[in-house]
Amino acid sequence: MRRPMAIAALFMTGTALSVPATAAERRSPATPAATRDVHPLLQGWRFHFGNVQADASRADFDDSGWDQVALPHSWNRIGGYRTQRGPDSNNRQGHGWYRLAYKAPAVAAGLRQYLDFAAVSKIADVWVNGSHVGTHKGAFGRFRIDVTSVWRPGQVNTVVVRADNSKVEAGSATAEVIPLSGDFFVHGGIYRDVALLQLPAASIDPLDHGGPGVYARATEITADRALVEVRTRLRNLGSSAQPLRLVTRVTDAAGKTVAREEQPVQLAPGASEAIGRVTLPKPHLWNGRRDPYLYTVTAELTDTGRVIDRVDQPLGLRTFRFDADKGFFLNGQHVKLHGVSRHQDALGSGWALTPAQHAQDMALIEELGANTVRQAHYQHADQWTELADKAGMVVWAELPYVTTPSLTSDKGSDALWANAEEQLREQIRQNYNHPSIMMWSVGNEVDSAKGFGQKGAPPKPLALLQRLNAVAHQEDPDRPTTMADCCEGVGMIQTAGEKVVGTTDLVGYNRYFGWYYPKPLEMAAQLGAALDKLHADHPALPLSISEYGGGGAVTQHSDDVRSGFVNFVGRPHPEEYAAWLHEQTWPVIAARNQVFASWVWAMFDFASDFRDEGDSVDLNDKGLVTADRKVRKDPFWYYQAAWGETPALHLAGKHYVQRAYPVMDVKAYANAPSATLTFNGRKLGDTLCVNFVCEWKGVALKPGANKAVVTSRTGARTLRDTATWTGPAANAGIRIDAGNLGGRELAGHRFGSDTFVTGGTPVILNLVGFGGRSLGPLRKVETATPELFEYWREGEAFSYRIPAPAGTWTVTLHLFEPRPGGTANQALTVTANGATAIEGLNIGQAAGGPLREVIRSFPVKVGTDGLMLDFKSTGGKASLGAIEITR
Ligand code: GCB
Repeated sequence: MRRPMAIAALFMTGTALSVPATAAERRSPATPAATRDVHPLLQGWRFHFGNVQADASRADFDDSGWDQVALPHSWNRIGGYRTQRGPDSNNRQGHGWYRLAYKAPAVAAGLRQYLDFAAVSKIADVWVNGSHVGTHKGAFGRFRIDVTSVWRPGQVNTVVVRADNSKVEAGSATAEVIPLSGDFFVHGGIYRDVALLQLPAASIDPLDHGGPGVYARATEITADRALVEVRTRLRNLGSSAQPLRLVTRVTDAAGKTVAREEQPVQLAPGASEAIGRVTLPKPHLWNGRRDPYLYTVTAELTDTGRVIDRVDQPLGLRTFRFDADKGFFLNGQHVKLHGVSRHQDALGSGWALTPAQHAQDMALIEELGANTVRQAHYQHADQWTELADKAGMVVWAELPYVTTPSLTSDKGSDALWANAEEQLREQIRQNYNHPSIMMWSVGNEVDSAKGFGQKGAPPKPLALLQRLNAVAHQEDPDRPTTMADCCEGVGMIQTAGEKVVGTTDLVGYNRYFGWYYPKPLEMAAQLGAALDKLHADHPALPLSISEYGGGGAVTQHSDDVRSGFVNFVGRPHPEEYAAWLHEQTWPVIAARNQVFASWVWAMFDFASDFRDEGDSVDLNDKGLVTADRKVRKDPFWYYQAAWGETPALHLAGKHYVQRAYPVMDVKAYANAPSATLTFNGRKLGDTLCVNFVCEWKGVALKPGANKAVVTSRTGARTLRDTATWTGPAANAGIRIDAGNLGGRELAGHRFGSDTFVTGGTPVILNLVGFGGRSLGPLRKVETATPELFEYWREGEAFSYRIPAPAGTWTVTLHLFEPRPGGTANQALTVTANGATAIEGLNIGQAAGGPLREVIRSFPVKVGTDGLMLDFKSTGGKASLGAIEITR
């Protein structure tokens, strides 16, 4: 960063409901309740999706046939852990109508009435007692509407909201409201809280882009004192000036007043602003995960001694800076930021998360050992950021300028620019006081420019990015801006050719080595080289990795992550591969101080309605935890060992219970230097834990249950973890699905992932793109078992060393020739334990043409050394779909 930043920050209490205490909450006491007159409007709504015959905005409209719902609510339900969409899936986009008949409190004359919406997706139109009172465009920001002129205190009022999440396409209203693109599903509905707010005509301004109206900023922080400037926006809707007093007060976490200032304010009709300046002696700093200490700042408006309005906000005092070479510093101390991105949805709830669900998410992120969260790809609930403040997380907050500014090839319409700018102002004002937020991201992957499915020349993203960067600085001179880059140096994606990196103060790179990019096995070296090059190319720009990761399905498994084809948009997505990818990535990041932060993509699997991958449908499965929050995947445990400050030990592979093969590699994650394994009661000894990974290779399984116990010691503390794995029956034989990263069940038999092999390469028959789009002509193999040819292994020479038990077995090879012209001169030789089993086979000729299966079987005698199968092919590569070793 060019300049050190010192920011005081606080957060609003608003209408937050009570939630179970997370560890973070137990550390810092709850904020005092706001004294504003707030009436939650969560119950008693009627809902209807789709167009309605009569005018549903009218007060006398009959909604008795509509569904009864409570807020938060969304009509969408996306995703499931199955391979077909289920009947509970609902990805309808369009208009959702909500109606509420609300008996309003009787109030003294002169009170103003505001409706407060914490968020409605994506466009909200609001009517009160039949009158249209406002429109809000943007799925994530809070907005308030002054409804006084049509409100009837003491009577039944009809509130009608039409929420519109229509598909973004030319001509739809949503096409000029960001985001225009993204793989996450934009759920529709009133998915956060609604409340009625009653204020006197002269008050702290409730209409400041949905913000709290009170904004605090530390102008100096030393060990002796902190100077805090509190800007309070005021509004007088009366017709004459009001002589009032404004009290600015700071209380410590124990509730003791530590600073106070009082000033007269002459409130002229309209909006005005007053600045209170207070000095805190010996400030207690907000110090991240170690000590997220919060003060409360209060702005109080009084009229002849009587409090007429008051806003309470917690205040966190900290300094921070980003250094392009050395990384991130909080209160002068270096902190390596490592964490996760989080989307705001959960299976079964969509975006309509309850306070308890938000709290559960933060508790899981704390358990993981993260110290930073990226709010992907938009403004998250205020309660969520409060939880981050209390947990001491460093937050990357983000505007939903995702992928593209336009559906055509231009730089975006005036209306879209105005909307993006307004959403940014809302986000910054509404979140200004959160101490956890330390950077404003103004875009995600806008250099990929072409939105999903967009045709024609790529749009030009740079001009809007520059504009938003300027707006962010105007709104908040203290926090740096950032953005997540997709494409610099990646070379696979079509861009408009504009250089976007360097627009913002900081940068994040979304980098998918080991996943979307070719040569996944070389990922660690490639990632390291890419990071070093990016740093060398931008030596003054603090850089981070804003995304990295890969899909992980807890019901799909691999015995050797290095052997199968990585099918990133399809199936399988073995959990073991995702774990391996993270084990490879983190040490590369950890070794580089110039990477100030990294965020795993993502903390939770999330709704993405064109995906069909792993063991799920309509989900992005890169989460460390499943979308139902029920299962922590293996990489979760890896990070807990790597990042956690307390001793951690976990046996990996626990979800892979029914093992395909009679041997396995046992792996544990630990932050102790070594670990000990006892297997079926027998000590297998100590192993060193290298980069938090402790491994015992080739452990023999007996048929049936096998019990593993692993222990590690940190100081005087011994940790222990156990797992049970089922070994295959003695006569089950061995079946290998060559080329496949996972295994499969077929005709009652278990085919394991491609394992025990050296040489050759894994290949896929039909590579598809997102949404099942075929990337080439569909190929079909003539065979009774097409599943075995979905992937295959090919090469001129490759060998399998298979741990087949001693005895006489029949080996069956499933072969085919994939090349259309065949290979006229091919001669394949296969030897089994050195003896020739097949000689001079031309697969294509034997099959009578390409894409036809050839099966060859032969007997083998296996001793105690297992079975060695060697494939050698001249005049063309051998293509092997599967191996079966049976009695
Ligand atoms: C990205 C996007 C993110 C996607 C992710 C993925 O780069 O920023 O929104 O979900 O890749 O999983 O493909």
